Amino acid sequence: MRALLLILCISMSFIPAFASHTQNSQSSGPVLYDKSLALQRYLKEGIPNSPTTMTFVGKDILVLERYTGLVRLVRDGQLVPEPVLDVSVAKDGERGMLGITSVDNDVYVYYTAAEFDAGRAIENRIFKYTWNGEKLVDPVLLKTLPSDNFYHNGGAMTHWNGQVYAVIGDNGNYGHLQNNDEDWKDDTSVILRIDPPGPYYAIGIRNSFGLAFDPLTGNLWDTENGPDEYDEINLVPDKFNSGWMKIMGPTDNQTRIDLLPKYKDYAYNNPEFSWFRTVGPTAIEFGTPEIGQADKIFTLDCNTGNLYRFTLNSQRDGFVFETPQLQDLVLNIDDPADEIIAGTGFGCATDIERGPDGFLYILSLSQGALYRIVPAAMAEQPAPQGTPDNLPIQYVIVISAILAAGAGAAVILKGRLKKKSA
Ligand SMILES: [Ca+2]
Ligand SMILES: [Ca+2]
Ligand SMILES: [Ca+2]
Ligand SMILES: [Ca+2]
Repeated sequence: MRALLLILCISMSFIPAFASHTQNSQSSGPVLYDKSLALQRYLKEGIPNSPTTMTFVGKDILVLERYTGLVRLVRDGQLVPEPVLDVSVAKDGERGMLGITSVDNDVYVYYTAAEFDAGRAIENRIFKYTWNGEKLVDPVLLKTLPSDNFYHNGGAMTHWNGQVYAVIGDNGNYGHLQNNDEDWKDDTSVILRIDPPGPYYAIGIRNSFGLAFDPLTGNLWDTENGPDEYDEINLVPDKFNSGWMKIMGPTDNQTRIDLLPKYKDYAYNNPEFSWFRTVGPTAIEFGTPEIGQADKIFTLDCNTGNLYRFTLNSQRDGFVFETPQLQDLVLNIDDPADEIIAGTGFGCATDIERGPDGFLYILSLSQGALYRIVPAAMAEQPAPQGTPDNLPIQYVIVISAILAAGAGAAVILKGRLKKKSA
């Protein structure tokens, strides 16, 4: 029974997330559609070996190289040649250097450990390091997690009030934590507090590459990756059950909800938004007042290269949509998506992060590129001269180009969505 389940789940559920993404024909680079915003290529250099996630420590940025187990430093807009950490990681499937977050000078790194780079996976590990301004030192092993299978290893991390949280997918386990009546492995399909250690914050998560706390409410949100249907964005209250593997996407069938095995006192809720056709959503982040986006949530994906933008309701516990077809909280196959697509051409993009400047930074794994979203007014001014903050920024996109390309790209995008749905 277990073997059958396993085969069934692998065959129907594995999305080649950032494991084997296919690059779309977006060689001209990314674009934003909102005229009030501009996109900058923040780093002249590329970041090699499939950069997965990043975190700010002060004004510095630490970036993970998925395949090498290196943590790289971006300082003053430049990639420092010498790595700040080097560990041994597995690289098959969705394994590797998977997540990083920081609280002041404490830096947390989530990776699939191996005896040597590209060696056989041992397990997923979360270490806490101290950032001394030059290196990550004094490793403390906080948590080991399964890596029995190459898929659904999760890895996203975030923090609130100094407490650090991580997410792991089912990793090929189909027991109580996946809403089945069987005993299977612990620490799968969960969001859990890792520092200080805490109980499961959420269960029933198939896989996720995105976690973020709302800076205004302290609510946790996630993105989740569906099998062939229904990727999700969820508001994640404490003791949340996301429903996998009995429910993915929304349901109005109360009987299905009632039939979920009751795992402790975890409670099911429908997602705040779903993509019926899966896009492989990755990171999630809140907009900032500095770019006029304080009521927005942004997400990225791995399959289409889109940057998505959602408008929060006044309570910030759900979304509001102007497009009638989105008011059911699902992007169905023929629904117009213009309202929620803020940009495209980012390739397989796996992290988006608020900088200390209030601007949004976007990391593209497939392009090895780091971008920054700034107010359009700022992009029109020359960069300040002769100061340490004078970053070697290339304005890859200027406003006129956005205006010219926006309409064309939207048409192409629509065409592509239509074609995919055929
Ligand atoms: Ca991040
Ligand atoms: Ca290494
Ligand atoms: Ca769910
Ligand atoms: Ca719809």
